[in-house]
Amino acid sequence: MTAQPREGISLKREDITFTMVKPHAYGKWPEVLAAILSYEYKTAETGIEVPAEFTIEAIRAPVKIAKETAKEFYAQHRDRPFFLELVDMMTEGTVACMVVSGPDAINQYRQLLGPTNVQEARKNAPYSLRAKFGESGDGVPLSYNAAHGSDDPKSAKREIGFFFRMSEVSDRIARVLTYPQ
Ligand code: RTP
Ligand code: MG
Repeated sequence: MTAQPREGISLKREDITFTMVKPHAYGKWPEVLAAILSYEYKTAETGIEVPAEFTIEAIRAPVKIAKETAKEFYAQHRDRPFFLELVDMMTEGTVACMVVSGPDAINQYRQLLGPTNVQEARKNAPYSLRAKFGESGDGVPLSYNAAHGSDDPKSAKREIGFFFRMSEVSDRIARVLTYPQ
C-alpha cells in the first residue's frame, strides 16, 4: 500500500521511521495501526495534546522473517545475552512492517512506543504501544514488547531496506532515503 504524498510538505531524514509489529502482537496489529494514527502527545510548552500527524507511507503484512534475516536485522545486539531469545521471538510468527512519516517521526514514534520494558511502560507510559500491546509476567521474555521503532535516520534507512523497495514508497520518501547520508 502506498499513501498519496502530501504536497508542499518537505521531509527531513528524522521525519521517516520504520516500525514492525512483533509476532506476539500481530493479531492486534490493526489496533496498533489505529493507535499510531490517533496518537496525540502533550506539548512541552503548553501541556496541550496535539496530533502527532503520522502518515503510513507503506505497509507489508504479513511477513515471515527468516532466522538469518532476524539475526542481521538485530545485528547490533549480536553479543547481548538476549540475542537468541530475540531472534526466536521475531521468527515465531508473522510481523507487520510499516514506513511511517511525520514531523520528527523517529523521536515521536519512540515516544509512542514507550520504554523497552513492558512493566516500566505500563507504569510510566500507560498511553504507549508497549503498555497497551506488550506482554509481561511469569515466563514471558522481555522481548515481547509489541513493536520495534528505528532509533536514528541511518537505522530507519537500513531497516526500511530490509522489507521495501524504493518503488514501493512515494517519490518524496524515496528521495530522502536515497539522498547520500
Ligand atoms: P527495538 O529496537 O525493538 O525498537 O527496542 P528498543 O530500541 O527499545 O530496545 P533495544 O535495546 O534495541 O533491544 C531490542 C529488543 O530486544 C529485546 N530485549 N530483550 N531480555 C532482555 O533483556 C531484552 N532487552 C531487550 C526487546 O524486544 C527489544 O525491543
Ligand atoms: Mg532498538
